Amino acid sequence: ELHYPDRLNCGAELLDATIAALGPDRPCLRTEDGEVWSYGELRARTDRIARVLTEDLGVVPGNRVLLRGTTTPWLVACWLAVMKAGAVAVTVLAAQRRTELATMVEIAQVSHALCDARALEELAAVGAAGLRITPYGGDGPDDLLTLAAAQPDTPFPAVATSADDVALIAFTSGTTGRPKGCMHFHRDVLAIADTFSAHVLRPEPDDVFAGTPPLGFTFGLGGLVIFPMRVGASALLLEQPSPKTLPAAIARHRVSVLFTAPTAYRALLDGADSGSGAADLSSLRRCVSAGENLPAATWQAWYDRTGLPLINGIGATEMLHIFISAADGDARPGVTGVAVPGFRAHVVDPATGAEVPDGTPGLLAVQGPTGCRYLDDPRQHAYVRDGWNLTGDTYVRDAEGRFRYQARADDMIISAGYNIAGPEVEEALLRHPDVREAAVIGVPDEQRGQIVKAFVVLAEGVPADEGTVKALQDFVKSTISAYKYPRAVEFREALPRTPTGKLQRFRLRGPDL
Ligand code: 3SK
Repeated sequence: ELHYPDRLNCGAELLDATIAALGPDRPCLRTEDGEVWSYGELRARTDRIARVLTEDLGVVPGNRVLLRGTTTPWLVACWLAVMKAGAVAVTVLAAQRRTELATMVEIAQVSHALCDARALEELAAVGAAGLRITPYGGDGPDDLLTLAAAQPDTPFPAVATSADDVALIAFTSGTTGRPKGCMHFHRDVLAIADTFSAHVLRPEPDDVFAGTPPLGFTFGLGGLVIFPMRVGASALLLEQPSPKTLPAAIARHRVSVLFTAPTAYRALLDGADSGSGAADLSSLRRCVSAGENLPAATWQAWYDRTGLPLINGIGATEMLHIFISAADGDARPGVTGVAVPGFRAHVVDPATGAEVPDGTPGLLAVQGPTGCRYLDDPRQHAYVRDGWNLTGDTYVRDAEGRFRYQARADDMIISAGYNIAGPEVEEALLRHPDVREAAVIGVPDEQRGQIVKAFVVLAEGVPADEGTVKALQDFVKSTISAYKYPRAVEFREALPRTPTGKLQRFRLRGPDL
């Protein structure tokens, strides 16, 4: 059970309380080129920005302030300033374009925006009436940093928000449909640190966090800001992280806690195999994988290469962060884990909502300190039933009580009466050395209802021909039950993904499917 005071400001807790406990001099934010902001420096800059918000821009508690920029210390300072000012941060991705931004501005009723000066054009094009956009990092007189420099260097007293005031509106990356804004309270921000991070990651003040997810994705906000700051650790902020540049950054900055997605772990391994990534990864002690299903083969390959068990986790924007995972001694290939302390999870029959016996696939249902609160969206009723959050994932709980991922509920394929989980076939394909990426969907078929179709990105130099199709089909038949093999295979240069890296299988299904 987590207990927080009624009056709670998560920005003050992460910044002021950490400084009160550990002093202002500890390193907090690091950049690739060696710049380091201490906690004290971050607080001074945050407090000046909070003053600009409240005194120059007229932000009042409850105003929604959109934040748009790449992963830099200034973006973190802006986020903390919005928290301390008692306003609501609407975090978006730098990759999102004007039409997507316009929808989010409308849904979240955004009144102010702080935007990296280099990324102004798309936001300015939204043209929402009443939206006041302030750039940061440029050099104009109205730039946020110019305005901040004119503010006194005195502490900004954080607004005494209620623990249940909304702190954050995070948008689901939208693998389908109109984006949904998920509201999270000040206490939720601390709860994800005090559950997943405290019990599974168990970070220490000397840890250096890094990773690829952007701060507009709550996976990144948690892993790169909230978790390190909760314990006085530091984070290396990479503006354009990629599996190509990550190994050198890990080695140079002695990164110890890494957050990224399964595709990036595979790419890191491929880089190491091809000799280009033979960097020193010895500083790593915790590696978290989330965002999509982690194939057992990827888990094993990472373990063989580094000796580290990947910490697999399932999280959701609706739940803010990870709610099922395994602490490192307990991590196993092919298993997500157990409910993170503070959360409860079970598997239910999609039709009745009743719990199904262990070993039977069903819908994952979760309860915990965080939960889904869509902003003015009737899809809330489908997500939360009887107080349980239905994440849309099909899971099995095994006899040991561990949760094993099957598929997104809408990625189950029914072919000739068999239930086939697309990700299982993807996992089998990914074990083949000629396969870089794979996505599996069901396509209509007169005889079987649906057949399994695989979209495959091949390793360099592998011919995209019938011989390879046959080799992959035979390989799947020899790896998992033969009836699951992909009867259709199409080769692609790349697979469609959301800006946060999730596979968009619906785009492979096409408009008719
Ligand atoms: O959406 C996800 O997959 C996710 C994973 C981990 C933490 C947070 C999120 C939103």
